[in-house]
Amino acid sequence: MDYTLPEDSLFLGFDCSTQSLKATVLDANLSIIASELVHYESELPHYKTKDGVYRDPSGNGRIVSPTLMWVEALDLLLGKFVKSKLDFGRISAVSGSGQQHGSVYWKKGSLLTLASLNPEKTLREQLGDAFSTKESPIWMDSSTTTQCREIERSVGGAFALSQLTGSRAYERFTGPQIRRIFETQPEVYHDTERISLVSSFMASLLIGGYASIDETDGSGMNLMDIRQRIWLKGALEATAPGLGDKLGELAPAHAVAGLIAPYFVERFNFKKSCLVIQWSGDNPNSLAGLTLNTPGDLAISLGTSDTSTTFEIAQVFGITREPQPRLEGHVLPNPVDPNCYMVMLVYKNGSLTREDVRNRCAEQSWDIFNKFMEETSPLNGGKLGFYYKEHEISPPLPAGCHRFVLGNFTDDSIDELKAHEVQEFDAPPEVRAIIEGQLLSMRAHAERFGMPSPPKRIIATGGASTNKTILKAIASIFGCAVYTVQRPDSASLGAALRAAHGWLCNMEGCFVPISCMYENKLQKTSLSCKLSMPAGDAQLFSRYTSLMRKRMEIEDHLTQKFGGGKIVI
Ligand code: XUL
Repeated sequence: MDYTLPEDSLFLGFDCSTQSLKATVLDANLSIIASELVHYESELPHYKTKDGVYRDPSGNGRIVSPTLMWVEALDLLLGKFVKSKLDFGRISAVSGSGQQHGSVYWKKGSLLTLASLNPEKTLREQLGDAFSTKESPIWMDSSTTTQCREIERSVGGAFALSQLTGSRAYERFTGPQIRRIFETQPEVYHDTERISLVSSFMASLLIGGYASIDETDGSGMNLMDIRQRIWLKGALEATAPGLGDKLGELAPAHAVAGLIAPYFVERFNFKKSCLVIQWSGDNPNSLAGLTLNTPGDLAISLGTSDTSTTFEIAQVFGITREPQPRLEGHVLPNPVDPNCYMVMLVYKNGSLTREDVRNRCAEQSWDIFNKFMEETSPLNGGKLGFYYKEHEISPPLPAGCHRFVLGNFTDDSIDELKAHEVQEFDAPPEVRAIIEGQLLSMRAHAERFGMPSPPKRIIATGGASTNKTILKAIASIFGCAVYTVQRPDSASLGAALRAAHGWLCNMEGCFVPISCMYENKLQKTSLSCKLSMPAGDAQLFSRYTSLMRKRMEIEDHLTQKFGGGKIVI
């Protein structure tokens, strides 16, 4: 069935990220018709942030952002749309993305302020006193290791917490952050009537009331039962007293948070019927923005992630029906399908680490790097490399390089071979080793999460997704076709798509699969995926399977030997 969006309607998606507030506007054909951006550091210099954040100079890992800066960014961004003559009256629905895990503390009595905003004044002028702390802890904060261990202990250990909530306790997750505030600033905690995530905070501004936390972003808190999608009593109790009351209800991502507040109708001429669809996290919305919607689909970001530009992170997203949380990685509800889950693996060593090898071995040239890839054969003659410029998350290993060679390597039987460590490789195999190493690791970790092997298809994004030699390696190692997409900002685009999707679900009075909204539309827009590399050879894929197992044996060994350090991302 083809679900049509009203011809004249527009859908607005925001992305309140670490360094900027962005927005993308789609028309009813899902074509991008406008976009705007407010860069915090340069356009709101009076907050004196660096890259949108304050880093505690004492080196305790505390990293926060001024909450009011996000409010003022919204004033500014809407002002930019006024200047560019966006017709607010055509917007049928709005949604947004928030940097995940960040939290906002609304002071007692603020609901009243929020519900009676004066359209003659800016939001900033009216909300300066609405927060019990002016500083929101954000995802880059790593000051809560003690709280993480306390919470894990209270619910039966790291694995038990992961099984229940989709992730073990991480320093940046909201539960440990709330606990730290409760322990170190009890007066702030007690003076707080509502705790929002960045996503539900921005939605609250738009509806003039407290918006629910959506089930998808809610799973980045270490507080939600991912299967039942309710707050987990034991985790709430392990975090801070009376927390459930301060968090409010959860809501599915496609639900309506509320109608746009009269403030925006009067000040910007939004129509009264404009819906605010639940905001969600930037990563879930990126998944939506990549139009990843079928179980078995996998997306690989091959560049500085556009949700995390402050330092590099490579990510793998997948969709699965059965959540199988582990000690590494994260399982979240899927923002566009309440019957499915999203798997997220986060790597700290991606394109910058590849660049390092290029600079060392390929005269700083991608052409030479690619030539070395072409000159070497798949499986690299049994040479396996582990390259960590930064402390890695998946697997948890400190910075360093490890190189191994499988003895008597022939193409047919890998399983029986023994690996021995070497100090270096020649330049061409070193180049292949980093590419194959990163991809084999992504494949292995995705499979451990229950992702099918081979995946149905891979969508590759980010800088290196234009590199054909890398795409060829992906197609061979993962054994499936590789598609590429061009996305200026997948998180705000995903939010705009979710605004349209939420509008449709509300219209139909039930959940509508997002694929119905895409029917016959994506091909006509810049959102369609392009087949860039057909699936690799089946026999080669199965040899890579054996090589991957070998690699994982070595990786497990390395993790036992060097792992166990602090994992803070
Ligand atoms: C995900 C994470 C980051 C932030 C960036 O867990 O911490 O990707 O969402 O905004």
